[in-house]
Amino acid sequence: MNNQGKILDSNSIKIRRRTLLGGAAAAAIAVVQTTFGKAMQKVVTQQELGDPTKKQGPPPGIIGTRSPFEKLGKLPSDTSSRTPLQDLFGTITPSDLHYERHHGGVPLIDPEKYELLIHGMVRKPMIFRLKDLKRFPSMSRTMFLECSGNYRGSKHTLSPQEICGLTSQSEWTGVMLSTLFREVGIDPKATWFLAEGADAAVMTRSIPIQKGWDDTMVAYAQNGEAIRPEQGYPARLVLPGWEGNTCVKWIRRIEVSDKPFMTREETSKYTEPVKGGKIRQFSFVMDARSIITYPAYPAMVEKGWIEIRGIAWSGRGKVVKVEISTNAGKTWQAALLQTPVLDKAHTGFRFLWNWNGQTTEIMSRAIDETGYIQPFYKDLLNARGGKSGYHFNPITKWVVQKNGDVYLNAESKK
Ligand SMILES: Nc1nc2c(c(=O)[nH]1)N[C@H]1C(S)=C(S)[C@@H](COP(=O)(O)O)O[C@H]1N2
Ligand SMILES: [Mo]
Repeated sequence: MNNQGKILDSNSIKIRRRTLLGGAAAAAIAVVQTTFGKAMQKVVTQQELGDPTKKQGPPPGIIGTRSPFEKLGKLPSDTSSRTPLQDLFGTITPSDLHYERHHGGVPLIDPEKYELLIHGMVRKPMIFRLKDLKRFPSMSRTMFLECSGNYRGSKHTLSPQEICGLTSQSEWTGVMLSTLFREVGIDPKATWFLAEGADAAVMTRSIPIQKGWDDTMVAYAQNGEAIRPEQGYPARLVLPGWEGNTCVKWIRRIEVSDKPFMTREETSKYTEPVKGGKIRQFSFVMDARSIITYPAYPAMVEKGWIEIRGIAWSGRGKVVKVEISTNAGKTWQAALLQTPVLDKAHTGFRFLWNWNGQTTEIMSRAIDETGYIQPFYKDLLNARGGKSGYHFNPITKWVVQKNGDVYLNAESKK
């Protein structure tokens, strides 16, 4: 690993050696498949590689590969993997780094056998094959997908991936659900629909019919190619700005109704205890959030100019402002937003900071077009009573220490 450390050290962004995980690096090398990738499996040090101008490289393959020198953050758990936000640039998440959350594993579905049934309070129940879905007018939209359980904050040594890596952004392509609604003829008295997945969890969620009419997409493509099995191949729902759990993958059935179905995912799970012994249910929309992804643990910094970078997003619309504090929240200044700023999408921000080398705390807060301001941890806790981790979007505070180490100000027990 020493060599990898050296190569990364030569970049302006320094990475601590101890965070270069043997496991993650080995995994990165194990998955490469092209001719280039196969060649790269054997040679992973610059010394072994030799002078690249003196030797013909391997020919092209069917699919490209990622440089084995690029690390891919932490290894996944049994039920989820997280996007390594601190290692990425721009706002599109490479498809193979999209976070994954499965309740019953990843089913493999033959696209020739795939069927989507829409029935219930409709004039004409219908079954759509994948090729039927693809014949309808298509739509592409770049937006984020985020799990409502996207929060951790209990240790100083957490990276953006670990704190909130259950959010990813893709350009999704598919057919609008409203198009299919018109085909089947929705009963005007219908108020909800059930979305059901074809995985071992048979994931089901009740969704207000209006969201179906507004902007719900039955997506079959992601970032220019067919959706990956992990993301719901061959088709899934994408509900812009709404919690990931409603975006049912491997979608096989939609039942139109005049009441919610009260499934497990909206009664025992995905509900939040709030103050006064009450439970918040059907909390669909993802609140505005931001995180500084550089400098952030495990990066190290040097005195002088630092470009603070990060992403901000809101399930309620566009991010209109991101404010940065470099003095522990005493004063705030506006960051530059990367245009175009898209609706319900990760938005890049940056802020030039001349660090004087003294220990301080840096943080960002997102403000969306509804005027919502991302809250401090203590305010969220006060409002919610702290019994639930769902929809927890506090300001992330990074402590920048004199020696250049960056640590999370871990305010939470979760
Ligand atoms: N059929 C089905 N759909 C599902 C899930 C699932 O387990 N089964 N997980 C949900 C949850 S909790 C989230 S956060 C998102 C995750 O989508 P991703 O794995 O593509 O990131 O899918 C949702 N849709
Ligand atoms: Mo989720």
